[in-house]
Parts: sequence; C-alpha cells; structure tokens
Amino acid sequence: MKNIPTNVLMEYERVKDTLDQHNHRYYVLDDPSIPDSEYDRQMRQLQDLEQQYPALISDDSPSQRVGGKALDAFTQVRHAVAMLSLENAFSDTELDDFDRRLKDRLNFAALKDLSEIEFACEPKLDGVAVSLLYENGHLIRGATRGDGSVGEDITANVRTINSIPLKLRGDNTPKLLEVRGEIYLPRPGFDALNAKAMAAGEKTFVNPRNAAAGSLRQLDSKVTASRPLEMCAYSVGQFEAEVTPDSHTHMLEALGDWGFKINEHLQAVKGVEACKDYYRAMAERRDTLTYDIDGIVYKVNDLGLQQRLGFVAKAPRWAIARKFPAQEEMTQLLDVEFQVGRTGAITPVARLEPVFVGGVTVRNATLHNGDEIRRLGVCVGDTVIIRRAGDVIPKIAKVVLEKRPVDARAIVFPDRCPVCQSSVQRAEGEAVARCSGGLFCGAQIKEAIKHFASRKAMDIDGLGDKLVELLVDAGAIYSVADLYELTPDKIAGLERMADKSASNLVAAINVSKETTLAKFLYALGIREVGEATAQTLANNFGTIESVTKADAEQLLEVDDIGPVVAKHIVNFFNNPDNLSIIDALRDAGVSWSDIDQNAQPSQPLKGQTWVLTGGLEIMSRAEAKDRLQELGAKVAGSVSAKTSRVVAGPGAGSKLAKAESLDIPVMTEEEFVAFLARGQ
Ligand code: JCF
Repeated sequence: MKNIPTNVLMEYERVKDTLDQHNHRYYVLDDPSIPDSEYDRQMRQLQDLEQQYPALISDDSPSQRVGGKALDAFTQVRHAVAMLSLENAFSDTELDDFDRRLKDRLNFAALKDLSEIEFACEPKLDGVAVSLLYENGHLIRGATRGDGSVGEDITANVRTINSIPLKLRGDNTPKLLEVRGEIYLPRPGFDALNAKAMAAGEKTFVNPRNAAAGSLRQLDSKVTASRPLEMCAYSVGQFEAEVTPDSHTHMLEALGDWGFKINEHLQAVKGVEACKDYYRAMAERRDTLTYDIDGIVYKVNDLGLQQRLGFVAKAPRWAIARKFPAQEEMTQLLDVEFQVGRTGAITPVARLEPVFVGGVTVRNATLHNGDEIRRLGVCVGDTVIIRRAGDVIPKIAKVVLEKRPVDARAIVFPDRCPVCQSSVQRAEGEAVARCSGGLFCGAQIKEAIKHFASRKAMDIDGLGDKLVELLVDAGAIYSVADLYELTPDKIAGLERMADKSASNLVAAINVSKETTLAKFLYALGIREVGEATAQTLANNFGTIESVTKADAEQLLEVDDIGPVVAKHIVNFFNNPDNLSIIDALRDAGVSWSDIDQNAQPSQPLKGQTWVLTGGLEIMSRAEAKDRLQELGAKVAGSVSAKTSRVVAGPGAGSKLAKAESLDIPVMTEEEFVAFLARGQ
C-alpha cells in the first residue's frame, strides 16, 4: 500500500465498512436504514477510490460482488468434513420412531429429569446446499455439496450473493469456520426471472430450486450476480475457535452475529409432540412464505448429545427431515378449454386427471395464453408436471416428452369466440387474445355482472356467480342496469328460486344502491382499474361527471395512473353504451355522496403504508382497509421497513413480531377505532 496517502486508506476503510454495514442490514436483517440512492452514492465513492488507487481493491470489497472473469471449468474440492444428507420422515409415526430411537440410544429411561429431548426446528429450504470456508474471518472458498465428499469450487459465484458475508462481522470470530447452508431463490425473484426469460423467448426454469442450481452452475459469475439469490446458514462443518457453543441454536445465533442470515422461524422446542405442533403450524404458513420449503428439519439441539449419537452411513442420527406434501406431481392433460373473461380475454384452461399437489387436489391449471402453450410445446394427452407453490394457481411447469402418447393432439387456439362466435383479436405486442364481441358476448356480459355484484364492488348479497349465469341464460338480465329492474315474480319463475330467495335478492339489490363513488367506479369493470385505482380516481375527481370528462392528460397528473390505465379509462367513457348504462344505474337510484374537493381533509395518511394483522373484532378487515384508503394510506400485506403503522388484532403472529423488531408503531383495534374517530 505504498504511495497511497494514509487519509485515503482510512477513507477507503470507512466507506467499505459503511457499505458492508448497510449491505448486512439490507440483505440479512431485511431492515435497511438508508435509501437505495444513498447506498448507490457510497458505492460509487468506493469505486472512484478503487479506480484511482487500484492497489486498494481487496477480495472483500463490496464492489467485488458484481462478478468477474468467466471460468473455463469448475475445479473439484474435497470436503474435510463430509456434507451429509438427512433421513426423511413422511408421517407423525415416523417422527415418533425417530424420537424413540434417540431416547433408546441415549438411555433416557435412566434419566428421569431429562424425559424429553430438546429439538431445534426449522423449515427445510428448497435450494442448493453449499459450504463456505472462512479463514481468519475471510471467505476463501465456496463449494457445492457434490456427492458429499467432493464438490465443485464456486467461490467466484458465491461472492456475488449479498447475504453471504465476505468477511465475518463482530470481534469473537473463529480462526477457521466452515458454514453450511442453503442457497435459494425467493419466489418473487424466480417469477421475475421466468417472466424475463419468457419475454425473450428463452427456456424457463421449472422451479426456484432448479433456477438457483442453474444460477450457481454459471462459469461466468456475472450471470450469477444478476440473480437475486439468498443464502441461509443451517450448520457448521470445520470449526476452530476459542469457545464452542453448546447447542445448535446457540451456534446459529453465533452465525447470525457473524453476519449470516439464519431462518426467521428457527425455534427450540421440548419433546416430539411440540415438533408435531411446529410442523402443523408451518404447514399452514407454507403458502405465505416468500420462498419454497419442502419440509421441517428437526435436530437434537444439544451438541454434546449430537456427538454421542453420531452418524449412520450418509446421515446424522440426531437429525431428520419431516417432508411436506410435494409441490410438483405428474399427471395427464385430458383437455383444454377456452374461457372468456370480463374483458374478453381468452384463457386456455387445462383439464387434468385429478392429482394431489401441495396439499390439495388439482383438476384444472391455467395455460395463460397461446404463447405459453407454444413455449411448453404441450399437447392434449401429454403427461405434464404440475406445480402449485404458494397460494398461486396451479400451473403446468413442463411436459414429460418421453411419455407422449402416439395419439397426442395439438392444441389449436380458436379464432372465433367459443361463446359468441365473434372474431378473436390479438393486439400488437400483447400476449392476450380477446373476443371482439364486447357486451354482445354472453360470457363478457356474465363476467361483467359477476364483477359488478361482487363484495368489493356493489356487494349484492346472495348474487353469486351461479345465479348471475342463471339470470343471463334465462334472459332476465342483459346488463348490470337490468339488475335494478328485477322484481320478485320475474325471478321466482327461475329454476331453484323460491319466492323467499327471490324477494331476498331484490331486497339485497335495493340495499346495494347506496354505495360510494370508489366502489361504483370499481364495479364498472374498467380495464386495469382495480380497487386502489378506483379509490384514487374518486379522491382526485370527486364526482362521476369529472371522471367521465377527464382526458388522458388530466388522468396522467394523478399519482399511480400511467398511460395504459389512462387510455383504458378514456376509452371506457368514450363508449356511449357505457355512458348510457351509467345513466340507467343512476336513474334506478344508485347513489353515493360526492367527495367535496374543497371540504375534503387533504388525505392525512397520504404516503403512509399500513398493515392489518390478526383478527379484527370491531370492524371487518375490508371496512378497516376502506377507511385507511379514504384517508390516503396504502394498505399492504406484509411488514417491511417501509411500513408506517401496524394494526394488530388478537392472534397476530409473525407480522407483529416483525413490526416490533423494526420498531414500527403498533396499535390495537381499539386504538385504531379511536384514531379513526379522532380523524387521525
Ligand atoms: O434447509 C435445508 N435444506 C437444510 C438441509 C437444513 C438443515 O438444517 C440441514 C440440511 C441438510 C443437512 N442439516 C443437515 C445436517
């Protein structure tokens, strides 16, 4: 470091440290304290210094995470401590057997005060296992598991992963530390990656695990750097330090102190029954996680007991993985039907041989559009891999070509609407094909009425999808305006409609007349205008007249309204049929109080993001959300550092815990109601 002035060296170390600090807060703790722009500014400062004094650049510089020169091949590495796999359990009984074997081996019967074993429980992440070696606190090697004894050197690639420390944090760091963990791709990153691949006409990944594995197997680490991979630590291989933790959970806590991400749901429990409770609780939350898990890992928590238990051939005796129902299964594509949606969009829907995936029986899967059918290369009769992850609609991830029957039939996208026979059109640059029939198309009429009547729109109690279809098919209604002309005797003649339900329906339709401008705008079913946009329109324009008359320019001045949405809004109100339906609805008595632009309190919660969690008992969740939106707040589903406030009802769990850990103000439902009453 000669020729580099001391003050530059000090400044360099300072910037490096600050960036490392922010990196850790952002990627490991999920709790950034500065905006991205400030992080970028500091990164540029570091890069400027490094450009001026290239001798400064060290392997642990935060600037070095972008990836470097491509390799020709991966070299092999031998694991000093074998990387073992886990034994599997597929039922509670198999978990009981595991517990029994442990107790027998440890002679627990003789130890009266230690009648139950303490287990560390954690979700089993569905990614790729890695080993990271740190010497004197510096990351010197990253390797894949390989066959457990010999893996591949992927150091250049793991360095690009932001949640992996290049240098251990804290003071009491071990001389030698081999951290094992799972590298995985969270679902949003996976979806974005596949969307990009799809748009570029490239091959997509079947699941996040394959995408993570593919991203790590890159000879060019710049490709790895472009993928939002994460690493979660779950055990330790080689270890030389002054003090050794006494339990698995304490070891993981130490790893957390040294800068690693450890799973947020890690928990120590006593006894096998508590393990089963943990399994059930996590199984219920599986769909709400942002990453895929395929089970729960249980480990005897006491490291001394682990040592006494030892290993069998390929797995430790002291650990087991209790598997969840698989999220991918094979089944057969029986047929494809084409459904027509509210906006005329034609969606191919796969009819499947029923199959149990991710805990539910799946009979249908969406095929999205014609491009998707082409990309998958799927035919009727094919054996396909169905994937259902998270709360999402099941989809066909892949065709098993080896199993294609000789009589497999190509899927032909229709050029006429299957419901009204109007021509099918596909706009330039759009993937979606649409029926051109508009409100001449029976399917579009039905969908428009279903949407109009739905809970978040006009909220017509008792007017469900089936009844709408019945009413349209019977010729009782042709448009949403006709709903308000219905009389009990017009309905009572219909199939399955008793006198009582007919008059109940008419009463519910009457009740729905009193609404809000936002709900009315949403109910109209303008393309791309969801609940939030409808609320924004109502707040900004105040009356239906102002919204109908707004031109694209005025609409674009509103926050959150872009050119596409603006165009759909203008098109909708330029259509005389739509205007006459609005007139008819108002003539029938549909009404709301206009929002007085002058008297309106200027949205005191504008710019804030609120989260509702737990059970609400005084008001419904929908009502609470409405009130917050009226005051200008956004209502989000998850807590992050950007959350302004959390309302927590009874039974609030992880969101409340997260809010507390981030120091976000939390109020009870009573406090929230009082807050609303005060007007803030
Ligand atoms: O999350 C995982 N995939 C995972 C794998 C977690 C663990 O605690 C593991 C593991 C594989 C082996 N523990 C071992 C010993």
